[in-house]
Amino acid sequence: MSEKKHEALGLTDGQALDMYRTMLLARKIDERMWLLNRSGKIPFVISCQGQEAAQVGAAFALDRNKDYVLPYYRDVGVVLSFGMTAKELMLSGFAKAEDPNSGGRQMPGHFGQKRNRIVTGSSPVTTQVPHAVGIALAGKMENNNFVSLVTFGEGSSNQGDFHEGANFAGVHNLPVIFLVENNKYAISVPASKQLACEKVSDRAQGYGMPGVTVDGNDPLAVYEAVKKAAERGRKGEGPSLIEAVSYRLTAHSSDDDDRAYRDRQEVEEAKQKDSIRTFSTYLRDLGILTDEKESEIEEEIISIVNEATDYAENAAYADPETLFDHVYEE
Ligand SMILES: Cc1ncc(C[n+]2csc(CCOP(=O)(O)OP(=O)(O)O)c2C)c(N)n1
Ligand SMILES: [Mg+2]
Repeated sequence: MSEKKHEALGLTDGQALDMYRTMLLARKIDERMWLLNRSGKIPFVISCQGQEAAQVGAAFALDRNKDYVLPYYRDVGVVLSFGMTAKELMLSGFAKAEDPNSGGRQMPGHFGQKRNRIVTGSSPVTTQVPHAVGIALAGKMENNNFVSLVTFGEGSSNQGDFHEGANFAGVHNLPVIFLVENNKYAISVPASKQLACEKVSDRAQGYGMPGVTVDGNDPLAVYEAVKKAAERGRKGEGPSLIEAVSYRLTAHSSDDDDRAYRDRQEVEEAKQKDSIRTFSTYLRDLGILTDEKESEIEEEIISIVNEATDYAENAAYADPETLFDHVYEE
């Protein structure tokens, strides 16, 4: 990262620090979820670890009071940036009634919160793509000037939903941003066995939109690309495809053992590029982050995560009487 890159992008020191804080909060919530899972308290975790920079960089580039996001299961950084709280995420992990995502019905990672324009998705991967395109179409028809950001993994860019959605958005010039979070694996399948083209962003050409590949470990690179894409969208210039390349630092989920298909050295090498570390170094080199500030942020985050965990653990489960709510018409 070049010196003062954030300033060149129009970000203040405070905003850059806020990005770092949000990335760290996402990481710490995720780490806590693994501990809770391994101690038998929550059933399932699917991690954001390694992808926080892409998620937070992208979300911060949007108008968080107006735009829509259609995140996928790893996007803790996106939903935190859009206003979901640590407590709400924990309520979802513990499957409690107050979980805003689904009232404790869905698996964790199925983010949805109407108040913050976070649109819920389904478990079949990539179904959120046509939804994002439809929302962009509605916004365009109503002259609302918002953009929709949809995220998905590189493996998911092989699904028909991606190709149909991208084509429709290209033909109709819709304000959608397709953000591919390329973490180099689709469960056990490495990227080299998923795509015959070199980059996921090469696919943009087939749908008449610009496609770029950026360093997904650099929140500022992702911010820059998404900002440009959002400006294009708002000016009526149509959709964009952005591929943010990073690495999945954990197993696919708490039910997966990645030792079966990738060697430890590869994971260790990826950890050297971990954005939590590299972005903190960037901020330290500029004197924006100091030892004092860092421990202040860490303490604050630990207490947020502790409070969220205690609250969610002690919260009530949904009343069985509500089992069929929103399932059948009443
Ligand atoms: C249509 C469909 N096929 C298969 C699955 C099972 N599945 C869940 S996540 C996943 C891997 C997706 O990989 P990628 O898109 O790269 O996202 P990542 O998990 O790496 O972030 C698969 C195959 C699913 N949920 N939906
Ligand atoms: Mg992947």
